[in-house]
Order: sequence, then C-alpha cells, then structure tokens
Amino acid sequence: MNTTVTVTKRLVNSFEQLAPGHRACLGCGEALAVRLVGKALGQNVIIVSATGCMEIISSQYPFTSWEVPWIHTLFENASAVASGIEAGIRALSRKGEFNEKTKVVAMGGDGATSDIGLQALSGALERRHNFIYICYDNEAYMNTGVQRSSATPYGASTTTSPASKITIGQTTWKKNMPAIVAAHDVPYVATACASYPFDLMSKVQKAMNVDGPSYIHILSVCPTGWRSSTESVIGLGRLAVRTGIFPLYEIEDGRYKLNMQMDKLHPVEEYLKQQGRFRHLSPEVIASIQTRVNADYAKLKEKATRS
Ligand SMILES: Cc1ncc(C[n+]2csc(CCOP(=O)(O)OP(=O)(O)O)c2C)c(N)n1
Repeated sequence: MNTTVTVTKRLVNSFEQLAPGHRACLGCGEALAVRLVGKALGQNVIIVSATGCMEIISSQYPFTSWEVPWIHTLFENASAVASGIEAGIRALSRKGEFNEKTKVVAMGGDGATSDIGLQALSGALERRHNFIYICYDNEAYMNTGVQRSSATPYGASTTTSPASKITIGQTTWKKNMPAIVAAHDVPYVATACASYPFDLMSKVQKAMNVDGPSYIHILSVCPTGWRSSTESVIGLGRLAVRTGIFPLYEIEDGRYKLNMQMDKLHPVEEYLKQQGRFRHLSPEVIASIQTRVNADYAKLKEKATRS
C-alpha cells in the first residue's frame, strides 16, 4: 500500500494551481486539463488568461481560484500581454533586479486562439518570446452559449451553425492550429488530452524547458456544448484519439512524432454517436468524415515516418 502512495506522489505533483470551488460545469474536461497543466507547471509561473470559460469560472470578483500569479486579458491580446511580461522579466533580470526563472504561460480557448487572438499569437511566436501558449480546445465559443469557432468540427450543430433540414450544421473542416503554429518554426508544438494525463503533463514539462516559444493544443471534452453525458468525458477524449480525430503528437524542432501509433483506427461513428451535436448526421456524412480522418491521419503518419 505504502509503495503505491510513494509512487503516485512522485508521478503527480500534489500542488493544485486551480483551487477547488470554481464554477466549471459538471464533468468539465477543460477544468481537469487546467489542473493537470498546473501540476506540471508548478508554482514559478505567471498565467495570462484570455476571456473564456476558464476565466469566467475562476475569477468572479472578489474571488479567485488561482494559486499562482494570474492576469485576465482580452481575447485579442493574451499573447501580446504575455510578450510584455516576458520582456519585462528579461529586462529586470539583465539589471540584476529579478533572479527567478519564472515561465510565462498564456492560455485561451479555441475561439481566443484560432480566431480572435491569432494575430497576437502569431506575433509573439515570430518574435520568439520565451513563453508557453496553451489552447484549451472545446471546439466552440462555449461560455457565451456554444457558438461555432473555426475549430468546431465538420457536421457539428452549434447555436450559430444549427443543423436543419437544409444544412448539416458546421460546413467547414476544423482549422489545423498546431500546423499553423509549426509554420512559425517554433521549437516545440504538441497536442494533448486530459484523458491521457501523463502524456499531457510530460508535454507541459517539456515546454517548460524550452528556451523560446512553445505551444500545446489540448482537446477539452465539453459535455454542455457537445451534448454528451458527464460520465463519458474521459472515454470521449480517448475515443477522439483512438479514432484518429485528435491524434496525439509532438513537433520538436520540426520533427514530427506520433505518441500513439495506431495501425487500425476505431470507426469515427463510435465517437460521433455519443454526442448530441452530431446526432443528425446521415451515414453518408459520417462516411465523408471517416474518409477525411483516414487521409489526415495517413498524412500525419507519413510526416512522422519521414522525420
Ligand atoms: C472581441 C470579443 N468578442 C466577443 C466577446 C464575447 N465573448 C466572451 S467569451 C466568448 C467565448 C470564448 O470562446 P473560446 O475562446 O472558445 O473559450 P471558451 O468559452 O469555449 O472556453 C465570447 C464570444 C468578447 N469578450 N470579446
């Protein structure tokens, strides 16, 4: 018994960066991801948070759930604010007025990252600030009522892409944010999901050790917006990975590495049928999603083989 406790302690930091008592929805996959990220980051960090679910649930005045320095920014400027803090740390360090190795970590949802904050993120990556950007991707603008974003998957019904007799809902394919970040030639890019907690935490720790910009894109299951059951959060995250819909991979100095090589993918239907947002999809549309997922996964595998 004691041995198990010791091993667990060594694997997972007991420090909770996100204190209990926050207001996330029941079964929120994103709050779980934030907790895991916090355990991997430790305490010597400054968090810069764009507007979104994780800001709303954690910072209602006069309360805060954050056990580390934390600043709320607009959608548009999380990466710009992170850049300024990082530059400030460097300037003070040069003058000998700051001796800590503090990491700046910017975070935002998929709307904040792939839509409204993309310009500031691109600038910060290009200037090569020493910071980590984490996208918590729940695949829509969730805290304002499930509006589509450019990360919403094809065929999903949202309040601004509602499925009807004449449309399947979202008619565009999910924007490939990790590829957009990788095109900035940054040292470290990774995808992760809270359903694979050790994989997620080890990627965050890797990013902590990068001298320069790094990016982690975390799929965050959202029972409220996906219209799925709260007890299937972990299972849905695993299925997203095992179907190839959300593969786990890293891009280190341009080299791709698949973290879970799968010879045979689970059918996408297994994943889609558990979510109300896809309930209306016909077998033909599901088949077209399967074709696209197979092709994207094959491309990724090829990149990993060539690396
Ligand atoms: C420029 C701007 N447009 C719209 C809003 C309103 N708004 C606040 S949070 C939010 C949704 C955020 O979506 P996302 O970044 O995906 O994070 P999530 O809420 O899903 O965690 C919106 C639209 C805003 N605050 N600023």
